[in-house]
Amino acid sequence: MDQFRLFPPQASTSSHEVDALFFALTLISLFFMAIIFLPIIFFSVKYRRGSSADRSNPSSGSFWVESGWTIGPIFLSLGLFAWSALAYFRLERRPANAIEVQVVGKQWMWKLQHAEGKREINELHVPVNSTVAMTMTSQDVIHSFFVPAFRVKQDVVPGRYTGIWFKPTRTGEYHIFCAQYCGTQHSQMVGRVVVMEPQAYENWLKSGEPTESIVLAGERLFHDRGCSGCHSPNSQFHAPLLQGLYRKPVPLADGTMATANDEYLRDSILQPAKQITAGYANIMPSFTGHLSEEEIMQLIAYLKYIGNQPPPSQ
Ligand code: HEC
Ligand SMILES: [Cu+2]
Repeated sequence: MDQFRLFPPQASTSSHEVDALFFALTLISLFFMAIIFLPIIFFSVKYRRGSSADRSNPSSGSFWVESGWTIGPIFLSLGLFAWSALAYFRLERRPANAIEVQVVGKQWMWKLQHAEGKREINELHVPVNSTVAMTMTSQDVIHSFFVPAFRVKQDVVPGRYTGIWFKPTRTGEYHIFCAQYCGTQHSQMVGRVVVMEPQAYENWLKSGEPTESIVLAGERLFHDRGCSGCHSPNSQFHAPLLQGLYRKPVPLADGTMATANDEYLRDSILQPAKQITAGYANIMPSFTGHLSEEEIMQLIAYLKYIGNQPPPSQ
């Protein structure tokens, strides 16, 4: 894994696509560099001062040459645009049924947690040929999660969630880097992805101490932190029930609509006054500073879990 090489190994489904695009761009640039600079060199030698080249009848433009070098590059660049846009959309669209991993970046380490509850630091174990989707945030400055062998890189930003996904195609160990300068020990914010055979991965998940799944941890927090005291059918407070909420439109008190996605759930917990649900009073306390990023992710995992269940009948 540590020998020097010009290009990282191609170890995910997107690596070939990204590399093909990269090499196409490089070849096209080389081509244009050649057809611009070779004539410049040729003509500066041919027409250097004192040379006996024929300077009579200088040509003053050609309709066909000028149209060609305008229209050709237009279609070439539109083609590149379409190609890279398609690749971008494919990389941005988070596939369903992926293995979920939660990531919190901090100065200077990666903290990861699997849906089953297993935690890792600077290491990520995943099975080969399965799609892995990461939800990431930072508890301090901006970091960037970069796995060159998978050709994925994504900023990890405090206060919001970003995501990437990949599908490893080869077992082995691959570098994780932080690709955003994040302080004095930025260069040591490195780790490795260990891509395993599915059976070995299952065994690895079961190894060590038994863990509480992210959803169960979220449910525990939901009770321990008093959320359930308001958000339950028999609460004395008038608060919305959260079953069936996830990804649904929410009417807000100011007349606008919001969608109950991860970002909305996060804001509801940390800045409840920002978006008040229509028909309710602004009585929910802010939990800013009372929950770690991991705990917020666990609460959201639980809210997603109950949010995907049928809504309560009123
Ligand atoms: C004091 C009672 C109270 C507590 C405690 C409370 N909430 Fe709320 N919550 C409310 C009320 C009232 C609203 C609706 C008004 C608003 O949007 O702020 C609400 C709104 C929400 C929403 C948006 C719901 C929607 O339908 O749009 C979410 C999500 C939420 N709370 C989650 C939580 C979580 C998670 C906790 C615990 C960490 C919690 N709440 C603690 C009273 C409470
Ligand atoms: Cu970093």
